[in-house]
Amino acid sequence: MKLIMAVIQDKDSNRLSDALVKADYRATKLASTGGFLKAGNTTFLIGTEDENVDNVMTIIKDNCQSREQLVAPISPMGGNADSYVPYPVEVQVGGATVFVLPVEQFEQF
Ligand code: 2BA
Ligand code: 2BA
Repeated sequence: MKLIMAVIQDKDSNRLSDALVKADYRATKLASTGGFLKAGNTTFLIGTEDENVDNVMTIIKDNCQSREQLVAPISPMGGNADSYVPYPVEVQVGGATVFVLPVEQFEQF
């Protein structure tokens, strides 16, 4: 068994949950925050058998898209003026960042 952890954009989260339910995969959604943008994103935990991993990956790929996001300049007011970026910076936020971990034990009580 594997645990698939997928960090995706909030905008894709409902689409992905619907697709997973439709394909009969179980999942848990966690509200998370990106360390860089400090904006909300969604982390999916999907526990599934090894042979389903490729199919789940395909579902994630098909339902999550990469987007450009502008990082607003952070005001130096009350902050550190040395790190002030006076213009918005565009970053490419990926459709999904996915980790696949081995599951040692799985129980449901
Ligand atoms: P939920 O996804 O909200 O599911 C609540 C209950 O609905 C499940 O209870 C199960 O009885 C049923 N259910 C879920 N998905 C289904 C499906 N595709 N078809 C038919 N019935 C379905 P539990 O199995 O006790 O799960 C309780 C909660 O534990 C789940 O809440 C989910 O958040 C998490 N979970 C369960 N299995 C998981 C897994 N393999 N990976 C990740 N999270 C899991
Ligand atoms: P954030 O940390 O908010 O990062 C959003 C996007 O900003 C990243 O997109 C990347 O393009 C850029 N970025 C992140 N850190 C950077 C840095 N130190 N310098 C320059 N640009 C940087 P993605 O790579 O697609 O990541 C999207 C989200 O996935 C991340 O949100 C984070 O929550 C998660 N993530 C990505 N890689 C991870 C990792 N290795 N471990 C844990 N979470 C990760």
